Parts: sequence; C-alpha cells; structure tokens
Amino acid sequence: QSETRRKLLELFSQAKGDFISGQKISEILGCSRTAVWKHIEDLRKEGFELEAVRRRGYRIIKTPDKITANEIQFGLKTEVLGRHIYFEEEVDSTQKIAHKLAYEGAPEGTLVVAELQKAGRGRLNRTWFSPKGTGIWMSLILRPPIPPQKAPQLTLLTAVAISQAIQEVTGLVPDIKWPNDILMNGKKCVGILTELQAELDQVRSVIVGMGVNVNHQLSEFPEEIQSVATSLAIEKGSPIKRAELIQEILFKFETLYHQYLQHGFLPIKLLWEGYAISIGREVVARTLHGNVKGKALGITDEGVLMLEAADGTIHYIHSADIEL
Ligand code: BT5
Repeated sequence: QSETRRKLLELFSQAKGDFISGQKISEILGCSRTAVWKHIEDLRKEGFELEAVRRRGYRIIKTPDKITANEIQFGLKTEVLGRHIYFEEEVDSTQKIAHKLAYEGAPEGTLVVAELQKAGRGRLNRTWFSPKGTGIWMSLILRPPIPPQKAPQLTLLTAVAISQAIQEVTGLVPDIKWPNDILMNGKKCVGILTELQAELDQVRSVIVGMGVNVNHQLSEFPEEIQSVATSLAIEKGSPIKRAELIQEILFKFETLYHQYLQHGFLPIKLLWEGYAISIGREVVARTLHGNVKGKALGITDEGVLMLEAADGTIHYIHSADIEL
C-alpha cells in the first residue's frame, strides 16, 4: 500500500505538474483504474490539490504544507538521506526515537520527523520550543566511519547544509555562530544537536537533531525567547513550504557529507567560514569549566574554536556557548 503511494508520488514528481493519464498510472502501479481513483482521493484527504480532466488524467496543482513522509519524499533529490522516514504527529523528542531506531539497526539516512515535540531538547538538557505546524523538528541517523572525537565536525557540516538550503529556498543569507546556532539578524532561527552512539574508537551512529523555526510569528514564541529567537517567515515576510526546505536540507547535506567522507573536513571548513559571524570578534565562551574571553581567531582543521586571550594565550574550545 505505502509502496504504491510512493510510486504514485514519484510519478507525479517526474511529471513536474503535467497530466498523467489514469491508464498510464494503473499500468505503472499495476492496479485497477478504481484503485488509482482511490489513491487520488486519499491524497486529496491529505491536503494535496489534484486536478482531474477527462481524457487527460490527473495532475498535482498544490502540495500541502505538511511534512509527512509523502510530502517529504515527493520530489526528494537524495539517494540515501531521507529514504526511510518515520513521521509522527506528536512526540516527546525526535532525538529519542532516532536513538532507539539507530540502536535497533536503522540504516544510514533514516529520518525522524514530527509536527510537534512535547519535550524538544537543546544541549545540556535545555528545552527546545517546538510547537505544532510551524517548524521543522527532525533527527537524521548517520553511520559515518569516523572516530568519536571527529563527530563535532558533523555539527558544523549540518550548519553549512542548513544555511545553504535556507539560502536556496528563501534567498536569505544566514549567519552561523559556532558551534550549533544559525542566526538571522542576530537572532536564532535554527538549533542543532549532535549526539552519538559510539565505541571507544568508532562511531556506531550519529544522531543529528535539527530544529528550524520556519513559519512562526513573533508572538508565538514564549516571552523569554522573543528577544533572541526568530523564524524564516518573520525574516522573509512570507511563509515557506516546510517540506521543500526539508528536501533541500537533505540534498545539501548529502552533497556535503559525500565530500566530507571522501576529502575530510577541510572543504567543509572553507564553506563554514563563509557563513561564520563570530570569527575576528571579541567573544566570551561559556564552557562547563568557566568562561574564556578573547578574540575568536577561527576554527582548527578539526573544527575546534580558537580564542586568543588578552595575554596572547590561545585557548582551544571544544564545546561552549558563545556570546558575541
Ligand atoms: C540547540 O540547543 O540549539 C539545539 C536544538 C535542537 C533541537 C532539535 S529539534 C529536533 C531534535 N529533537 C530534539 O529534541 N532536539 C533536536 P542549545 O544551543 O542548547 O539552545 C537551547 C536554547 O535556545 C534554549 O535554552 C533557549 O534559550 C533557546 N531556544 C529554545 N527553543 C528555541 C527556538 N524554537 N528558537 C530559538 N531559540 C530557542
């Protein structure tokens, strides 16, 4: 059933808005004309707008701003990432589900997506505000053949992938704040949380959590983050199709991930630097071992932040919150 649906959406996707005859659909799917009609009705119920014209067939006019597996897979350009999708309306945290799936052996590229997170997580057990219908809350399972200490590089890779996708889909140019924030006009619109399942010397899986504020209005954010948070729609002035952005994120991600696995972190680092805002500025790094103040010199070839303190000492920061 779901395999037929996937094939049907792929057909429409290939048709790029043109009509496909009912006859052709039934031949390719290997089902009756009545069954085709039923599948079309199901798509309509899910919010797709389809036109049916006698002798010409069916075409898709509009896809809904939904992010179920169907919408994400309709037009997806990747080979591996997002080819297995677990969609839920409501979850505690997509990270939690992805951890479980990864543990049970889910293949690389498996994506967990939800409309609403009741207990979305940031780093250090902070909460991530994830209301229904306006954002992208998703976790991607990767299985890179790298040692655990290199995993933070994937946070930076993710930030580049999301930034490129935002730029492609909205025309807006975001800033990356080391290590895991994407900002627009100084306010956070994306948070990234990279978690690991690993042996001592080998990663078993990396769970990349991505939270993107897409169509929120300012008043929809909790008061305590209204001065520091924003959404893409606020910045652009018009709503954005979430499924389209997810597809583009996965596409950019896959390209960068191939580069990373073939050539290492260096090409990613160069792209990252193109979006980085903290570099060259006086910042305070709040780490678990105390605060370090200094000028951000850049990141090392490993992705570690270098701060130069007033006395000239160089500090290597592996994990922190940065204040600009
Ligand atoms: C992060 O943490 O930025 C990582 C956020 C990752 C969220 C994704 S959503 C899908 C997946 N499933 C999860 O459960 N999590 C991941 P951190 O750097 O610690 O920032 C958290 C801080 O950002 C909070 O303490 C708030 O101050 C602020 N914040 C919370 N929700 C926000 C939002 N929606 N937009 C902007 N800022 C927010």
